[in-house]
Amino acid sequence: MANDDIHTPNDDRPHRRHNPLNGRHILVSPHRAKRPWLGQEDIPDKAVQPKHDPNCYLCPRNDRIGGETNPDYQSTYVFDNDFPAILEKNIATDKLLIENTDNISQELFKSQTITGVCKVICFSPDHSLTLPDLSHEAMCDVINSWCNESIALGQTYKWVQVFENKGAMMGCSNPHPHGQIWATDFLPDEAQIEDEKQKEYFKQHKRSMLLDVVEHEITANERIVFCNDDWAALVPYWAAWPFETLLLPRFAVTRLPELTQEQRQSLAQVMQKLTRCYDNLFGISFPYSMGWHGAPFDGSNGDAWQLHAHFYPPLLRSATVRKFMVGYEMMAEAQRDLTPEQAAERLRQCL
Ligand code: H2U
Ligand code: ZN
Repeated sequence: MANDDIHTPNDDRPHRRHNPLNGRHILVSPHRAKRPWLGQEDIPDKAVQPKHDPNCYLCPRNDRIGGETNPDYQSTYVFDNDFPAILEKNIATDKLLIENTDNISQELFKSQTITGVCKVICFSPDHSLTLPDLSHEAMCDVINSWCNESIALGQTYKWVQVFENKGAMMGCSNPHPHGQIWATDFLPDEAQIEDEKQKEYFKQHKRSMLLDVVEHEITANERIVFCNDDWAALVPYWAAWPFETLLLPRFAVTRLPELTQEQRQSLAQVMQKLTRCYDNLFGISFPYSMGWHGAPFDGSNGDAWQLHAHFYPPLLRSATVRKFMVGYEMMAEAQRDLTPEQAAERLRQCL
């Protein structure tokens, strides 16, 4: 950074903030927040869903496109994606992709053979619900499924990515409450960079970066949306998306399956409170992509790591006006007008 000032919440000078988890920067332009909007407005997704939709491939007892029939499941239900992006058994692709074997070609056109599995997790048999509507027990079932799948897939794969893509605006193909789990024998880029950054920090400070972040954020109390004894939901200092949040444990934990039953129960409360808060913000079922990051299953104790969840919602100023990551964002770096402090304040008003 050109100048290492810390910008205070009421400061409306343009500035850049640094994301220590991935090393990227975010340009903050608070003085622009009041500019008029004449761009695209999306149609809000307000359709009321039936409890069972005969045409839904995720509802109990219905046929999937892949030919299987879903069982009459009563809580969460996990199945292998019928259209997996990654294959469990794969053949080496290096010869297939690159015929040229001179040194320059090998350096410039690299590929690697990868294996993995893709699973779909139905959060509930009830087609009409979303995470904030689930009972506490059903939310605990979802969390237990995330933990159990992570531990099982972590036996074979280095990285287990648990995520939910919610809402048509995020490209989600079906309103039935569901998420996905992709496990791979390689560390994807986001995981790799967080791994490096947390290890660097741990080496220097002998503490995990995100444990320091949560403690400092609770003391500063400028970007906290809410906390309970175990968890804090906050808008990170370096948030790129307008209402992006980070869900952080207030205790040291490296991977999802290590959470105790009590910590899972308190997580269930926090997940529901945060997703309800999002729904209240613009009075709609709030679209987002969320996912969990924890230490890789690479045989290490993962002591540099702190488990956390990212929520990346696309909406900016109403149910119909979204933030586009285009132009300067694509060519240079992410930019925002609404400050993370203002976003946290808006979210707190929706609790
Ligand atoms: P979305 O979260 O993007 O809506 O994805 C739903 C997934 O469900 C998607 O990855 C899978 C798609 O491949 N699917 C099946 O596995 N079986 C089906 O019968 C339809 C969709
Ligand atoms: Zn359904």
